[in-house]
Amino acid sequence: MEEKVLSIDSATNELIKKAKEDGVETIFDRKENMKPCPMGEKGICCRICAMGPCRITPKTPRGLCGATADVIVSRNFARMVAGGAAAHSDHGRDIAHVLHMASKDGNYKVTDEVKLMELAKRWKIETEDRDVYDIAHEVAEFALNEFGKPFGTLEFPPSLPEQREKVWKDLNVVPRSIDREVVTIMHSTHVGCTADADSMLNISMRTAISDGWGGSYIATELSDILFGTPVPRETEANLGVLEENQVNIILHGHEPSLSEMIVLAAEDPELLALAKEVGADGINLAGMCCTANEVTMRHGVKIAGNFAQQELAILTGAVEAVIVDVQCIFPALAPLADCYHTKFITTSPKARITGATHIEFDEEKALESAKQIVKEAIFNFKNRKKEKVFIPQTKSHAVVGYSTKAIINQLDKVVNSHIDIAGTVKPLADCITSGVLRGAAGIVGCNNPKVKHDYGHIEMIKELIKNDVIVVTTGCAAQAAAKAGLLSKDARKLAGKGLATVCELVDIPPVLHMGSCVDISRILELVGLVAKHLNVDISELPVVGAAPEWMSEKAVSIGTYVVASGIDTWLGVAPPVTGGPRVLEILTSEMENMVGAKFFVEPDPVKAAHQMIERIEQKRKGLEEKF
Ligand code: WCC
Ligand code: FE2
Repeated sequence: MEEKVLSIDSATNELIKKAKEDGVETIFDRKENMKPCPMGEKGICCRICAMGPCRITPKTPRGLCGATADVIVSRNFARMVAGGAAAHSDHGRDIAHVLHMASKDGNYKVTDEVKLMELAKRWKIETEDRDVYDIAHEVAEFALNEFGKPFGTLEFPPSLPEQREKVWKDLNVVPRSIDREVVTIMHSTHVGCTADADSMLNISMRTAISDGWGGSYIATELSDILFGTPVPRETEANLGVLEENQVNIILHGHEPSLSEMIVLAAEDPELLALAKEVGADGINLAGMCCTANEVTMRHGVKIAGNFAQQELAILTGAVEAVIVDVQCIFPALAPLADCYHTKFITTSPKARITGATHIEFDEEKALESAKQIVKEAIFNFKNRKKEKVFIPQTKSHAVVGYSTKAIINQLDKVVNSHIDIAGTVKPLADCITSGVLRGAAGIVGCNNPKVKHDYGHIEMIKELIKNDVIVVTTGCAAQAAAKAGLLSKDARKLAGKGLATVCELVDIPPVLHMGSCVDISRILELVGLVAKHLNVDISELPVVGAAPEWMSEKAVSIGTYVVASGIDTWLGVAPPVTGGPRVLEILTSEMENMVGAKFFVEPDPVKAAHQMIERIEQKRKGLEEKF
């Protein structure tokens, strides 16, 4: 029988083969045996109370309480949004706490003072004659208050166009505070509350907006203040970045408060000496999922791979430790690590995993904790079994680190200093209105074994850039792009003429790495600024979004806030809503009348890309009539 090719990435396929030889199981095997529940897939199973679970069938069109398919589907959808918004926002809150403990002599310091002052000004916090850290602490307190303030509404960042705010006001979806919106969903979906799909989706939008323009935005801004706003830097991506003769440490998860300290610890001369003592040439850090994005954006740390490759890193037999904090971590890593010498180290009380070594990361003693964790990895080097090691030779060059500010700086290269002011998005807006760039697409999200690994991301991105659509990317999509060489400046040879020219003039790759999943706030910021510059709403811009291989609740929240922000969004995998005709109608059609954008579901990435281009051209026409 011919082997099924499960990934477009050769390193991944080689290691899937090794898994067979080693007799261990991966997600790709589990996928073979798993038959998804057809009720769950359509969203028509209700487990919200204990009278059921109720399943909607032709014979039982209502649950015991009388809930219809649409009610059940909309409640399930809302709870996915709540789960996703909670995860992103709690990440933001943790970073705010870290900023609150920052001090001149401590482990956590203020790195981007300019950004701190901007935020202080925006939030009307006194800055004159004050110590930077006093200001930082007050900024952190203000941010923390956004999560649970009892009155008023969320403070929106200045990148939000007023037209968009008005749309939200009219729909009554302006969030109050971030936690409150998550709680409202949990309350409204409790048995006996909201039983109206329209209203449920309205509440979902409000919660999702509190994630994108609130919790995630705060996570990004405060991370930049603490650890620096990213600037372009070079790196490499794929499992080939692991080193034969070094202590290999995989950093996996999300919050940069842990990974930043590990980066510091790995540079510690004492620990480097220790690594030599155990016979290694050095300490090699490599990232996975969003932690990879965070540390590569700020330090150029190499990218080991994306979500579907986490087990494969262990399978190389060359990883001394996988260090994780929260989100997107397979529990499967624990039994798998037992088959190799790898130490699987959990660090957060929010994500303990049976079978892992738990070393709790104490932010108060951050560097000390980080050093202890790195030491564990070093001491484990001697346990590596040479005969079990296989590091694929695949890796690609990539340029990462395009924060909004970095993009603006880059664009200043083409500013005509006689008529333009540097430091604005005007050149980008000009490229778009003139048609040199047809438009922009944000390609984000996970891997999902329902899609051939990385295929969805890469085929879509290639098709878009070929057609002069510039791509910005975050999350595991960004890592797919990095591995495929699309974040390299050389990739401009795959771009259409207009895009290739812009890339050459501005000295950028055709696909810009903008960070982690919470950094989709950077994409919102960029499109918001361009819209404001042109004095139009975001929904009028030739801008689209897609998550070709999404799988997490966070992605559902993201998709919802991106659409609510006025950006059409393509999903490569259908969300579990197909059993609710009204829900489906709202998401894929009526939302357009409400917020000027909607969801599209298209599993074929090339077809999806062409639908995206068509929408971009429609929006261009609208813009042309205006300008
Ligand atoms: Ni964001 Fe998706 Fe990766 Fe996890 S790290 S797998 S949510 S894209
Ligand atoms: Fe992520």
